[in-house]
Amino acid sequence: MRRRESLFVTRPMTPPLAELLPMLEEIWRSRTLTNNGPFLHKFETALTDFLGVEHVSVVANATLGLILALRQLRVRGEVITTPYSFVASSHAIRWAGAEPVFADIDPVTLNLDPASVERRITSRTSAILAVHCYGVPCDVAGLETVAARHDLKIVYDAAHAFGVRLAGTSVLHHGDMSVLSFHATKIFNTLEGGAIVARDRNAKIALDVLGNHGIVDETTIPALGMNAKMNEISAAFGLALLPHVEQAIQDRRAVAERYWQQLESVRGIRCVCPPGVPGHNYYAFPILVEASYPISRDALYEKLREQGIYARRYFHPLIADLPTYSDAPSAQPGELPVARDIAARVLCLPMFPDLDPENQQRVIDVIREQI
Ligand code: T4K
Repeated sequence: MRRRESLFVTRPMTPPLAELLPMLEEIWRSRTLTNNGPFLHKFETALTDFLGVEHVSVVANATLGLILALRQLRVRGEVITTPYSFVASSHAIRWAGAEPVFADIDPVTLNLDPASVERRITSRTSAILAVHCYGVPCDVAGLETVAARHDLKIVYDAAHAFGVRLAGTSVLHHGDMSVLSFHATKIFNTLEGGAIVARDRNAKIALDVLGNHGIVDETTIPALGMNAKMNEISAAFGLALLPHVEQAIQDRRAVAERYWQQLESVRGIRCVCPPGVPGHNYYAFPILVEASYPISRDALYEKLREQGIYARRYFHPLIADLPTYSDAPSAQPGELPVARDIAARVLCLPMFPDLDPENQQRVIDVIREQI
């Protein structure tokens, strides 16, 4: 019997090779490989147009982007953040020289709960780092009210939120800065990469300097910078892929609709991101396995694996439960009840634009067969 192909949680997009090759030939001719070359500039311009924002600094990955954003905003002391995210969001706070303090999440959006954030504020709090988890927008109004009341900066980790719109406009307009990821596993990728969206031109220039070792010119290096530059091949890859993203999001929507139609009525399975929400990007398809489902989340995860389907428990364990952070008072047992409950029940199903109906049905069948 032919072995069925493995299905992973995601499958990166690549641009048509014929559209990338002429750009690679140009790079080969010019030998400009990195350090703010022409493709990087073209890519930044194309991104500002596509995203509908003005000030974009492209970086080597989102983790460095988050560190740069926090440093540029002079965040220090404590930063309130979500424990329900990829570990990079808290690591970035530590690398920027501050301490993450965890607040709980909302049970529907799975994003930071502004009321819980407000309860964590102390005289040492300088900022909020919120994540638009799975591309679902945070309660931006709630968070911004809290931030304004306590004079805090807001950085949005928008790693999952490429192309997301809220009330008809880019979600990236919110906060002091937003940071996108262009990692291979994201909606849009440059192999590795990311971008910081800043509010004004001066902030963008300062971020560019900070991400190029702090170098202003050959003899002027006033700041403690780092190397966060994107190379020319990644920028060319991004330029070639960008025209295909809109279609990819449409294709993701079709995948989400197929999941929804067959899973929404399954007792004990809750789909976190219903299709048809305007402005959503369908970055992931998380489900919550409730107590009324016949088997546990982990048992379902194993059943899927037996069939070569590698769903992922994003985001379990909680960041707060990792050894690097578990000593924090905000991470202690009894704290973060919603985040802990969700992390114990979540499973992200395979979701990518070219997930064909036949393979997707394999996933759905395993889930339905347990009933
Ligand atoms: N903030 C948030 C909220 C994030 O989710 C992330 C990253 C960041 C910040 C930091 O962004 P970057 O600094 O990375 O730009 C993956 C990604 O590595 C990570 O970028 C992402 N979040 C996270 C949610 O997922 P892993 O360790 O789970 O990935 P991995 O290698 O297991 O890949 C998942 C599946 O994807 C594989 O089973 C197969 C498939 N895959 C993966 C890659 C890399 C491919 O088919 N091809 C590939 O090239 O972290």
